[in-house]
Amino acid sequence: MRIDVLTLFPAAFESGPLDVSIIKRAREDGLLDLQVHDIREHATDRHRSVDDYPFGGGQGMVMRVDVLDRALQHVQALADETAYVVFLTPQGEVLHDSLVRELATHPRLALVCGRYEGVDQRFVDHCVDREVSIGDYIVTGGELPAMVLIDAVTRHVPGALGDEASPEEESFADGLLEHPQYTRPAEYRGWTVPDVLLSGHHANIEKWKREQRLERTRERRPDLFP
Ligand code: 4GX
Repeated sequence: MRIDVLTLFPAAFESGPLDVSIIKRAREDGLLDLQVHDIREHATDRHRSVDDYPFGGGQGMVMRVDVLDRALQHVQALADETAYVVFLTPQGEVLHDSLVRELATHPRLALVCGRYEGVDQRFVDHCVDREVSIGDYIVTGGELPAMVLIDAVTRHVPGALGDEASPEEESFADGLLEHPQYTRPAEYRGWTVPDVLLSGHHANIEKWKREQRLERTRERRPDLFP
């Protein structure tokens, strides 16, 4: 899969979470081709401005439609496949497992990261396929949300998790939270491990894990409870 990122802060994508572990390996193995582009390179005026005051007044600045459109056209022309364009914004639909899986089916994504108070609505109306939010809280720019989306989507690219692991076995594939986990030592400062896990009785262990998952989901995430 190819992902192009459009941002005013390309440095945010250098030597970060996308350069370690599973995502690093996916990139090295050619499963993820991540390309980051600086929106400011498409500013044309003397001051290379990418934003301006909002029509009608109001707080803060708005990203310009012309600069964003030129940046996106430039990026779209870099490959044969047309990218499915995602704009990260608190106004978008909230990212969840089913949307991650859907986005992972696209051969190419373009992620637009906003800064300032927002972007000109004409860019959203004419150039964006999907508005996505990573949750109901405000972060400073779309860069962290884009990284969250890239990480979550890449895990669904076939081969990215290695030979054994499957995204189907992870939490949310079946809508339940995970059971608690323990490892050696079996006792530490008097803190013990549930007896059943040390019993070697596999049927009881599986029953316990299932119960723990149901109980946790009911207590912590009643919205997910089946
Ligand atoms: N999930 N933000 C984008 C700038 C902005 C403001 C208004 C468009 C309209 C966020 C989130 C998020 C903060 C990123 C505002 N862009 N993005 N930024 N939560 O909080 O995606």
